[in-house]
Amino acid sequence: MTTATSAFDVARIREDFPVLQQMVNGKPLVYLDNAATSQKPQSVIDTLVHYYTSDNSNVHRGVHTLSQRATEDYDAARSTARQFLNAASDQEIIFVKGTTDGINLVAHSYGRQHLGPGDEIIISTMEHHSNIIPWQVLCQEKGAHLRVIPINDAGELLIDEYERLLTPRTKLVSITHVSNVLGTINPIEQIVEMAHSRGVPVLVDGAQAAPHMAVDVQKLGCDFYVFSGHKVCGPTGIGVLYGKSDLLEAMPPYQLGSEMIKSVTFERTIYNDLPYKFEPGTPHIAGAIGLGAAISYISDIGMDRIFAYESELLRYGTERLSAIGGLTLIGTAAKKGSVLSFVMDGVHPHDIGTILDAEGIAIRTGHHCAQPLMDRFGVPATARASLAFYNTKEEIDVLVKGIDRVIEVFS
Ligand code: 7TS
Repeated sequence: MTTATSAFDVARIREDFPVLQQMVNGKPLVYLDNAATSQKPQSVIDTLVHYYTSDNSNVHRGVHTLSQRATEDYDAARSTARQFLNAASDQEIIFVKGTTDGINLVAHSYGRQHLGPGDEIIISTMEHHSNIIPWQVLCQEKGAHLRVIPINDAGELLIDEYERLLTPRTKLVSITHVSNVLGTINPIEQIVEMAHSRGVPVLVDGAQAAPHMAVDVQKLGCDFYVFSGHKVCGPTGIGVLYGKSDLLEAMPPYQLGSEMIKSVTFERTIYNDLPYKFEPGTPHIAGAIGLGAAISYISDIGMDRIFAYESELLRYGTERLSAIGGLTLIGTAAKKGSVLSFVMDGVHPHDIGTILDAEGIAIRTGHHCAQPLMDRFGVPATARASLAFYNTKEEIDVLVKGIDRVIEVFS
């Protein structure tokens, strides 16, 4: 039995990730681009291979044995995702392509149904484009308006400003749990409480939270929660949209065809029950089953232990990077996930990334699909090292050495 404080055997964990055991440009790979996508443990790879080797079949359509096996595993993955989020029922778990797809589903279905001229949707300055554009376009279509919660220089939401933005015109709040650039962990319970006291539902973009901390949608109280499989050690092309069942029941389907129906005549169609109403067409069966394996893997390690370990890595990384002259950290919130975004005097982030790559270090550089946030900080781009539970302090030391090399090249 593991607890949040029991020793975290990172060397043992790293053995589960074959991709980490390689040299890149003659140096041991140091993978610090986890906010873009996470690496996959052998158990997830094996699950995918097993599915395609032994069980490959379509779900819900066949009486035959393979179809039954595939269906059982697909349904089991949904239950695993339900437990992971502590949702009340499997019906509240919709398999989608990922976070972007999940937000688009809510915008097209709930948004189109509920938004009218003059209405408002609240987002924040630190949103990923995936949590901006669907609402922007919906507002344009409906004659509604997007309102944006400002942030302070540390990258924290200004809650008083949020309070002011909540008005009788507000129809939805859509906010990230954790910023992919700043690492800021937003006070979701408080945000939800303030919205709900005015009857406003809340969607939470959990893309950068679900991989790093325990998420309990009932405790958070949010109405929708979305995350991507590929960021929680699962496959690409699969993700989860959680929605409260009464909201999902009342929403029209987003896409139409096959599994989302009960019966069809040329005159009319009766839609299927939840969650199938929102899963038209043959789903990403292998992806969902692989996601189930990924959630089991990280849950076995323990989300609280992952959070505690990564917090210590973040503390160490912050201390080391802060000590480097000419380097400025972007995102210094008191409550922060394991993201280190930075800029360096006289060096373009792209050059930082290129020099680090030559040292075997993978980071991301650019605007991170958060251009309005870049504008807020007055930078065109940042370099970003994003940490996962399989990273080590030694790897942060390698990063610091790599940054020393960048300084050398540009001095
Ligand atoms: N929301 C947040 C907060 C994200 O960080 C991302 C992806 C998305 C939504 C979109 O997720 P997707 O799985 O649908 O693509 N963020 C990043 C990133 O920071 N670097 O690459 C992808």
